[in-house]
Amino acid sequence: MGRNLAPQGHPLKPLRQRYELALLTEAERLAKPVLGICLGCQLLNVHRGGSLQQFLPDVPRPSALEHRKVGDVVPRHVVNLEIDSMLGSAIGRPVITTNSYHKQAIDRIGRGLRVVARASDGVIEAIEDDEMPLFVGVQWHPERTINEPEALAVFRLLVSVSEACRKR
Ligand SMILES: [Mn+2]
Repeated sequence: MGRNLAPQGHPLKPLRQRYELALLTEAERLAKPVLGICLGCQLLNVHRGGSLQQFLPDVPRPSALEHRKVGDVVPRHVVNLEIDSMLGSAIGRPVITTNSYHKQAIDRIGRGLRVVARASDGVIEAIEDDEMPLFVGVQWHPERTINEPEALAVFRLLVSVSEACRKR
């Protein structure tokens, strides 16, 4: 996002950023379920006042993984889930393998949010707010591997919470 941008970063278009942050405010006001994917996950965190690591390759950490698509190669890495979270219980496994397409990541966590998944190098891979019906961000792209049960589970969670919200 726009603030403290690293030279390797690409700012969001200001209109898109304003629109999406306004959508999140409205989703919170109406207690609508929210699923943020990749940039969407980062946006949930910024919306709650959190910050981003602007360029992961420059962030020193033990056993650093490649999280960026490099050329045509999409890396896959292990993600450790908090099994007592909404996301973790929906996926039903404490350890999964995901794709990874990001060069930024969540740094300081935003208000009301909890880290519910990390890669093996400590990078935050999912967040949620358990005070909301659903307010989950995943740093990977489950929609690109929808044939995998643990990817489909993310959307099943969104659909089941959406249906429960509609009946209220
Ligand atoms: Mn990753």
